[in-house]
Amino acid sequence: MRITDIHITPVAVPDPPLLNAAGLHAPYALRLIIEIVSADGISGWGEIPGGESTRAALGTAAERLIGMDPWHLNAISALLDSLANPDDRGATPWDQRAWVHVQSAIEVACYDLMGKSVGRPVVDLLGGPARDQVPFAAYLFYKYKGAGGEFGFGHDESASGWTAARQEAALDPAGIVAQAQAMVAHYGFKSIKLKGGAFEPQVEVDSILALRQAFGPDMPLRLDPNAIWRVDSAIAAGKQLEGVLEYYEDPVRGQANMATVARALDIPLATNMCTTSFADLPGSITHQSEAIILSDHHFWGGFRASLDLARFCAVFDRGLSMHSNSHLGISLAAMVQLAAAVPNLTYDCDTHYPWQDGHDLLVEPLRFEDGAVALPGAPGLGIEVDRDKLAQLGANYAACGLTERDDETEMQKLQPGWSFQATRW
Ligand code: GKR
Ligand code: MG
Repeated sequence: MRITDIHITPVAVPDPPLLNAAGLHAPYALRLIIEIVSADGISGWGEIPGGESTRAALGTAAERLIGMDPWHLNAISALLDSLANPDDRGATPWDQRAWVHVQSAIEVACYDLMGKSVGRPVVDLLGGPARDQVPFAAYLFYKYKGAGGEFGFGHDESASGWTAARQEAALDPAGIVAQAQAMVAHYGFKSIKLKGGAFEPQVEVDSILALRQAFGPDMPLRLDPNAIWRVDSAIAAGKQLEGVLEYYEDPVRGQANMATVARALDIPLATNMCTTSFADLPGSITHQSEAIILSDHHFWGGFRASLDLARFCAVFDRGLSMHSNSHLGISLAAMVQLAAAVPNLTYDCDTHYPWQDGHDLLVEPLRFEDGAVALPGAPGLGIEVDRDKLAQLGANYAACGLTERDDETEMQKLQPGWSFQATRW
């Protein structure tokens, strides 16, 4: 089997104005879609976070892959490693390294191709299913009203309550509770994560306590301030949340600070910010910085690397959850195939998918039932891409004028002079 063509399409998907430690989501989330075509006409698909710098790296890689065998993933990884420029995760909540994303996009598309060529789902190429339903958590955000720029995107507030936690009501935890109730009613989620880091810690602690009150003791709750709290603030907030949180995600920055907070509290700490690559694993052991790692095939370099991470977690007694950023259905399908194959996935996965409110590029979008996505039985990733929808999302990208995710600039449009601080409270 040989790769004969590679198509890269940058897309922009309408996204609501969600608040986080780095500022505000722009009206469009940027993604890159890769299609790898084999000589016998089979297409494999991958999706990663967008932006021109990653697009350039993906383009450089794609030129070199023509003629290679998509089954030869070791040769492909070695080639990509030889092209990679050193890059840094950065201080933002999301990972800014282009080359791990490139590895991931290409590996996922190759797996889709391989699965389709032998008529088996990707999960079977990863060792077969450890589960056939993949559970996800409701992902709450403080947010401004409305959503989505000039192309007419809008949530039905009365039906979904998605807009309930807009910023002007943020000091009232009832907005967050209403958002959670709407998402749980709609999707059946059985755990809840609140994206923090947007307001003073006590505001966010009060929202968690209100969620506990509203949902009772059996609903697992998580809080993620994306590392912008000081150690003392994180401990003071955490003391109020002992016995309340399922896990406390990245309250502070860096493995040493995380370890200090972990020692002070009786709550497991989780991360997608301080232990994010294989190079970080020795530090994780030395510091004991977290009890749970949020895997992410986009950030760890694909499926095989994520399975290696899972093995590390099993050996070193770490729990394993799964991180997300705003995404479309190709990423969701990849997350589902991977999560289904990981025996020691110990927590419900994150997903931003409800915030895209039905905007997708699949012929048949995957569905959440009782908070879970059923593992599709079809070959490869188990999805079919709708080329008209892909073209529409590509046209959005051309028209929207955004070229990189930049939550700080978006926030400054509403709060002039606002600036990102790596540690704020
Ligand atoms: O979508 O604003 C967001 C999140 O803050 C995201 O960028 C993070 O990467 O969800 C993420 C997290 O768990 O840190
Ligand atoms: Mg996080």
